[in-house]
Amino acid sequence: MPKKWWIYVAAALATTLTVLLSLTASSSAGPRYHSTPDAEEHEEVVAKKAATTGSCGVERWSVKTGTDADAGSITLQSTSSTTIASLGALTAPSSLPANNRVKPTETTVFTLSATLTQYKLEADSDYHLVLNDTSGHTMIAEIPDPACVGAGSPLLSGIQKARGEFDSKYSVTGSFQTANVPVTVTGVGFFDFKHGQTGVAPNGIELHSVLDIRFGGGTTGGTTGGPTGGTTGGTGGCTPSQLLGNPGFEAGTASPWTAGSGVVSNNSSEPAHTGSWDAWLDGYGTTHTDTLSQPVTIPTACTTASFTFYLHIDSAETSTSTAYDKLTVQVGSTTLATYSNINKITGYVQKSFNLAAYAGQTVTLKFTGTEDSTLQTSFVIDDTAVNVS
Ligand SMILES: [Ca+2]
Ligand SMILES: [Ca+2]
Repeated sequence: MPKKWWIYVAAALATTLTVLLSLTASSSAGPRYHSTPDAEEHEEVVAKKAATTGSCGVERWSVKTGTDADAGSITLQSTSSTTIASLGALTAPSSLPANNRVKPTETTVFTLSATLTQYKLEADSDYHLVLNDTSGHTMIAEIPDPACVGAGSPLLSGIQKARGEFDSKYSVTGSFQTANVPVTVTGVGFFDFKHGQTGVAPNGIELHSVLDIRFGGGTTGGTTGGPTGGTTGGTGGCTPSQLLGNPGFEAGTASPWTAGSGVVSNNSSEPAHTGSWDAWLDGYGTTHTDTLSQPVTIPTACTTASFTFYLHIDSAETSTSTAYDKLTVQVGSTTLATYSNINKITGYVQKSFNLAAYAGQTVTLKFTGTEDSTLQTSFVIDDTAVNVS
């Protein structure tokens, strides 16, 4: 050891400290800020020649566009009706995984009605939409450029559809334009990092990617109304209507539903969503199966057909991971959704399914509730509808 050994020690310590400081500095700066950031998003982009701006995004891009490790878990076969206020009240996760989804929000397809107030093409080729409700809440919805979406994404066809729907109404540029138009937007829940985006919700929740956007006050009315509508009857016409009989069970009997004994009920221990009657499947706490079904014919000429119902689930089961008692929703032999004791929830939630693919067919909508040998689960259904247009 030389006499001035402490000089070497000090030099070594200084080097170590410098390395540590630079590591700390680079990790706290994070990867989100790029040398040529988007003025709005301040996000990193990568070059992609086919994209609208010549660039696509980077940050959580696989989650935004459906090529992440959890993309297969997105419940694309159903949508949950919600509001900007409800989504904005969700607790923001403490961390946002780069290639995985925050469940259940980021594996759920939501639909909500709002007012489109601003829109803009971002540097990452997204259409950035600002949605408002009447109480002053705002949130963001994003329609990516299909050129920035991996071919294997289950969201690609919906993104293409939404992008086309938006392009058919607006010319989007790199500057914010204002609007004041009622819209119904369907898209996957997504928590974004907050970095000053215009319209961002308090918890960073977005619909990202948007899979469908409808303009106008009603969900579908705009395409069939108007002064010239009367001349377009005959072949090709679809009369907008609701097709299910006894949709809220207020007849006090099942018909035209086929229902198990005791299913159609006005028992006050499972109150109706509206009126006094509902369909109460199971709730016995013993091995039991209840069914409820009704055939429906979707007219060939109708291009939209949505099957909706309100569902309440209560259960004496306490497991948060094992589905002991289940409700299956089917169209024909195709399962639209399965719910269970895990999904128990106070009050009713509206569920929505797209039946447009069944135009020209008569299909049976069927609910099947099965209970195991103990601990009751009640699946309560009310205010069903099949709306076509
Ligand atoms: Ca009812
Ligand atoms: Ca049970």
